[in-house]
Amino acid sequence: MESSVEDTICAIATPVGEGGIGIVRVSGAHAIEVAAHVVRPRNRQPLQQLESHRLYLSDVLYPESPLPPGEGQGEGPTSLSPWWERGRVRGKGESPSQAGAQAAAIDEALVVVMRQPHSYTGEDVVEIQTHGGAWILQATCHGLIRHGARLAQPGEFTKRAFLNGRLDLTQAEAVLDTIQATTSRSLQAAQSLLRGSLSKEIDAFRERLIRVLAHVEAGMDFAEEDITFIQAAEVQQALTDTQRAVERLIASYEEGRIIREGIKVAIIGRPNVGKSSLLNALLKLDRAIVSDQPGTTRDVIDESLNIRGIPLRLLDTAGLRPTQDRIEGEGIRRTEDAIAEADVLLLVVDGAGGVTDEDRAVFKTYGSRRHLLVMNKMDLPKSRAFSPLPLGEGQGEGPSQGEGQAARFVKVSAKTGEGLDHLTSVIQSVCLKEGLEASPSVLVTRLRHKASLEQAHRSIEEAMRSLERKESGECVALDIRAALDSLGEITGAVSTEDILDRIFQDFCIGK
Ligand SMILES: Nc1nc2c(ncn2[C@@H]2O[C@H](COP(=O)(O)OP(=O)(O)OP(=O)(O)O)[C@@H](O)[C@H]2O)c(=O)[nH]1
Ligand SMILES: [Mg+2]
Repeated sequence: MESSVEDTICAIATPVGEGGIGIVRVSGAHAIEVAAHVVRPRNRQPLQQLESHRLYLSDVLYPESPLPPGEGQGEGPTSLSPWWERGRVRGKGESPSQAGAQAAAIDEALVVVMRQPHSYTGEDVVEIQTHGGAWILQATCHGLIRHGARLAQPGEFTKRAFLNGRLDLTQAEAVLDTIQATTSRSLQAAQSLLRGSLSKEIDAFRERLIRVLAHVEAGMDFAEEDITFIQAAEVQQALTDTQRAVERLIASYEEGRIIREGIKVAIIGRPNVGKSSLLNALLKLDRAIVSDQPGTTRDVIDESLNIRGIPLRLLDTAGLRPTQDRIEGEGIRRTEDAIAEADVLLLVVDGAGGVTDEDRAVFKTYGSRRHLLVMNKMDLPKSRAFSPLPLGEGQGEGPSQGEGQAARFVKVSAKTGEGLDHLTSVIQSVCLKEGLEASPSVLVTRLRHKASLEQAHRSIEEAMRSLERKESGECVALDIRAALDSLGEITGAVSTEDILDRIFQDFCIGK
């Protein structure tokens, strides 16, 4: 179906499943009119006359007729036996809408009308709070669709909020981040974005560049020395300042990404060193199968943990060794995928078993990645004699040489839990070099923002070079305009259908 911003849209806004309450949301020019067919306030007032932003106890009515199969959301009433036949029988000479007006209720609900522009989308919105059963919610949605609404696309409510100027793009993205936040720190970053912290910075950059552009476009000719020399220096300074600020934001991405997405930690090593035991011990949960048989783990097990506000995504993997076994081989292939996407590797060795050729092979292949060398089984007396030296690894608590890696040696016991707190704090300090306290207030948390900032950086660089080469004002202006566009893409001051599609495709229906 062709979709248009003129359409009145509806969707279930709460998660699918059973819950105390569930909410169906309707938005658009005809939202109130459409909803009036589906809900009937107990005070008998027409929905159109209800006060805005007040809750009214209402009845949700049976939809008058079933929808054709496939129209609506997933498993709906249409997939059950003819439920509408079990409802009520229309009276003689009674029109369907009259029937609707007297129809039996399927549930009672609290209904709120929020008139535009004071709603999330900036349009007329009706929210219907029923009991949170999948069937009730779907029937309510079906009723709305029957009367002219259409099912919302993913993120369409938020997209409308953007199109109606209620949110800018970073704030729309922050809505998603807020919903997906799993720790206090990631929520804090999402809320800061939602309050417009990044947008304010970006807008300030743009204002500065617009002032520079005005200078340049006013016909400055940098080729002529004397008078314009000062102006050229001023422009150069403004560009340099903006460039520095853009660089600072770009530099915050590494930390911002970790706060939003978490640190991905792959636990790797030869079989039987205690990788799965380590995962279980960190989770304080009997999650992965542990046995003294080498080659126990086959699938990658992916679990999350909250460590002092930072999400830690732990990937337990299949033990690495040469194998003829097809299933184990597939497990090792999956391990390699997990390793590829990890931020940091835990190279686990068995303190009691000592260093073997298999350990050396693992170290040789992955030792150049950012990693921690973890000696497990420190509870066993034999582990006291363990030395990581045969791995060719510099040991001790300090970082080793090498680009982007800070290899450290940490002793733990998955069995007794000893050393685990230290391990998690070392993982954090390796990934967040500056430490959280030192983090700047505005963080870039998304690759999209970073990519646009980098593009703007390149354009400003070009403008500065043109200025140095005393090229025409037009050349300089062109690059400044390009930088303005790149920055504008972040907040949506400049946006294309393509950018919007990419952003909102990550949302669910109902957001
Ligand atoms: N004493 C002691 N035994 C441990 C410790 N950690 C693991 N083990 C034992 O080591 C054996 C192997 O543990 P797993 O966690 O299954 O090892 P893994 O590295 O996941 O093995 P694969 O999945 O086969 O690669 C089991 O018998 C565990 O009970 C520890 O800290 N101390
Ligand atoms: Mg295992």
